Amino acid sequence: MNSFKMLCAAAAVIFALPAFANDGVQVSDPYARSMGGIGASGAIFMQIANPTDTDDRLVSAASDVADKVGLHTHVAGADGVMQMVEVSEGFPVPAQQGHSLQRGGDHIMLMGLTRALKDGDMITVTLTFEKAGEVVVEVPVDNARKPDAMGMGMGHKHGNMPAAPSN
Ligand SMILES: [Cu+2]
Repeated sequence: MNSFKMLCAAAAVIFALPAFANDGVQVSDPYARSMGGIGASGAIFMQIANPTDTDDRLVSAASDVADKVGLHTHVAGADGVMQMVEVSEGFPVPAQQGHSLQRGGDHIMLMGLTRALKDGDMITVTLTFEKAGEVVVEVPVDNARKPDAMGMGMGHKHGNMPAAPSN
């Protein structure tokens, strides 16, 4: 049994609920990873579903575990290496579809961690959607989680981010 399954067992009650939903969007399978201790960076991944007939958009995220929380994606730089960039317009969450935040793609970036994120810790993140408003999500830390099929391959510079951007 891998560590994610053990984590699931511990968090079974949470995962069993339709969980982090309001009248608009539904968030499932959230998890966070960090690349170091206090002052370092981390990232949050999840599946966002939009069962409504109205397009929505994730416009921001906030958490007290980091000095700054941003919406990031990966793009190929001139040298072909994937780099992270801030997505100021947010992530579209189309009607009757959704949006995946996953490794090597779109993600919520934690910059300047205010505490180390250890496996099994729960962190609270407040997502703000254009239509659905605020959705508070409890996110388990799972540093051992393997990437999903997509977003693998192609080296990228995630680990080379400046640990604590100045602002
Ligand atoms: Cu990032």
